[in-house]
Amino acid sequence: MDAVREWLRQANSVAVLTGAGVSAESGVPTFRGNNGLWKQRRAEDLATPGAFARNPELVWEWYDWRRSVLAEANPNPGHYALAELEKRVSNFTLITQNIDGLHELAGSRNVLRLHGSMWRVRCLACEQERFVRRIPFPTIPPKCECGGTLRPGVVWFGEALPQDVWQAAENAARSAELFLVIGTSAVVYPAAGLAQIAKSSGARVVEINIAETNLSDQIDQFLQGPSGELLPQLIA
Ligand code: BJW
Ligand code: ZN
Repeated sequence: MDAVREWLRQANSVAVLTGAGVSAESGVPTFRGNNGLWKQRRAEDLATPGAFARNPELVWEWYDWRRSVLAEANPNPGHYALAELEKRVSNFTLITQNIDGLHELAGSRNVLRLHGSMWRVRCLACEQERFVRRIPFPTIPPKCECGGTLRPGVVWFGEALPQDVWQAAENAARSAELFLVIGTSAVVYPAAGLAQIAKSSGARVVEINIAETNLSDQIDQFLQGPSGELLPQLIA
């Protein structure tokens, strides 16, 4: 912990990649692991364009339920610590795979959302994208004013990440002196590849997670524990 604190003090550019584990202490379920969302449901049945084409009702019921969980969730000390870190580091980028909006709620400004947002919807017919906070939707699947079917504004398996966001994330990983990987199982690509990009571009890479991942032995420092506890300690 002391070594990482020192690296943090010295670094002029810091990039952070977060995953579902960062929001676990806010009561938001993660995907993998014992209490994960994929324990009850297969990802292929819910988080792919094919699943949505086959059964939009099923997919939307799942997202509507997750939206209702998120509506009750608040940022935890880990989210707040990252927002505070942004104020202290001259060049700071927060890259998140999360779609819950909790980083923004905690006050983070420079957030790159790789996998979209739970609070956005996109029309399959007119392709208009917009912010919708309403829960539950009056009809499932919800409809656009144009009559088209709305889909969640997230990135499913097999879909490309938003190119401008990905480019910015890759640039941040390349130029970071210190790269933090927090609360992600690091199995979903291309997001998981950012740690390797940062490492091969010369960054020190630090992982914070309650359990080891397949990144843990390729990086400079692994800090084991909940991010809601370790992050506030790290910036103290
Ligand atoms: C704590 C904690 C606490 C718990 N404190 N820690 C074979 C090889 C390589 C790649 C592929 C392949 N086959 C297919 C692919 C591609 C695929 C992929 O990577 N698949 C792998 C799973 C094999 N990737 C894609 O399809 C991506 N697109 C793509 O590649 O496009 C190519 C393309 C180009 C051009 C045209 C077309 C296509 C898209 C990936 C989209 C992922 N989407 C999801 C759903 C988003 C919407 C939604 O939420 O519903 O994103 S899947 C899901 O996984 C979600 C997450 O963002 C993502 C990552 O999960 P995350 O955050 O790591 O969560 P968990 O649950 O896995 O881990 C939690 C961690 O927290 C654990 O480690 C815990 O220990 C830890 N933890 N409590 C600290 N308190
Ligand atoms: Zn429309």
